[in-house]
Amino acid sequence: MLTQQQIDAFQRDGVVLVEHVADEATLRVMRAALAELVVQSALVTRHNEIYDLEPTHTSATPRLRRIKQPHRHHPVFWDFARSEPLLGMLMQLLGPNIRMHNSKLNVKFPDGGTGVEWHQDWAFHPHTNASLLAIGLMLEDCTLENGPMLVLRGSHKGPVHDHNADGRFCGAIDPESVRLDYEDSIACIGKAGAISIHHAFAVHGSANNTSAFPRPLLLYEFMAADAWPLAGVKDLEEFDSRMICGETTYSPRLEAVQVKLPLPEAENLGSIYENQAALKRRYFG
Ligand SMILES: O=C(O)CCC(=O)C(=O)O
Repeated sequence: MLTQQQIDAFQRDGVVLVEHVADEATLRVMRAALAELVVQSALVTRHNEIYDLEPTHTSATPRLRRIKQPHRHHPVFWDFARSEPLLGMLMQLLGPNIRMHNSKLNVKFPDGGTGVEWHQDWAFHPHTNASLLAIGLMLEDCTLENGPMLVLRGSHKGPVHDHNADGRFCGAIDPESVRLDYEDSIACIGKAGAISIHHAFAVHGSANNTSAFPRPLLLYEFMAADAWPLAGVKDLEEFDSRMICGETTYSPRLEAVQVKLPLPEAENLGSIYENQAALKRRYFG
């Protein structure tokens, strides 16, 4: 369970780090599942519903930016989302009824694995209330050298920023026109098995991995079951299949949350990496 101090830190900073959440046995199975998915990606030459590829990807040397929805590709990623102690912590922050929005495994290979420009998860999927957060499980040690996720301290209390460029969604905040204190970040670093928890409003991003060590980060987005996506629900059965505990509800809770609509289609679709590919100005380079 989270201590009161950790809950206070999450509410104050928009992010908190918790050590020793996944045990070594779980990490071993996850790393083996990832390694197997990387091997299989040698057969793929274009992004698809499982893989987001680095531009340097080849069948001889597979290089991935992301495994999309890993919980659909190996049971360990679904089981972890519903395991203790994670579930207990989620219930402390979101209440007893919780749905998974999505999962993703950002692989960030050594020697150039791609980072992500500053953004707020909320901008991608505004909901009827703000009970939304993301968990990042470190599959390997995250250090200042291998491109850890950075979260701007307290930014979850600020406005929802524009994530469009030239009238298209671009999945990023323009660091020149949106003046935030980009130096005041909390680095999500820790030993393998640690997690970060960040609020969906928190501005976050990360640099490329220029080190010799990989930085695989398994991300899950969760929300209270009564937070419904403003974009609507196309397939109710699929929506409810993502409940990880408690009961679903068909009475969404409405809060006075800030939203930016419409969400015009991005120039490049498929992942945040693709959305951000067209950016003219970058913070992380
Ligand atoms: O991989 C990272 O460091 C950041 C990931 C992230 O924010 C995302 O995938 O939405």
